[in-house]
Amino acid sequence: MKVAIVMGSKSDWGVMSAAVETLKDFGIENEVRIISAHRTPDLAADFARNAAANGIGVIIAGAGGAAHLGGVIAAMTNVPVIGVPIRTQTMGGLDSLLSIVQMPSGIPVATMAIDGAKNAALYAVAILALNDRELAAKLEEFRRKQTQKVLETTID
Ligand code: RP5
Repeated sequence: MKVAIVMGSKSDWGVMSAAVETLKDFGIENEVRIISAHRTPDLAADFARNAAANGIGVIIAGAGGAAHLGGVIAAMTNVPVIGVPIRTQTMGGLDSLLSIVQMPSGIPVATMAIDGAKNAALYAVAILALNDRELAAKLEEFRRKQTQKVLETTID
């Protein structure tokens, strides 16, 4: 299964590219789309409704401001959606964060930290790893190396 990375604007790419890099590190097929819930609502609906049929196992949605992209997509698919709130100039991304994390009951969007694209990818990996032993082993190895790196860090 592949992971879709969608973002409301090309201006989100500087943040969201970290998710793509991480997915590539794990050898996960991905597709990147610019889809806006308010500027391209028909495209958002079409994408969400066909996501499962198109082999998408997890959707990562990055958006800033009134960041309803993840919620709108989640409303139209049962594929799990992970939201990445993009930092904004006006409110530092708090607006984005609250727009994503405060989903009303019934339609969840797993919410990462502001600009947390890398963690979104790692969360997607963890979801896919539930049914993929090879991927689970890669995630285990990633964590082992991460731990090792910290243990070997010295302050000179
Ligand atoms: C949102 O509006 C996008 O996700 C982006 O974070 C924000 C600003 O978009 P641009 O005005 O830079 O296109 O839809």
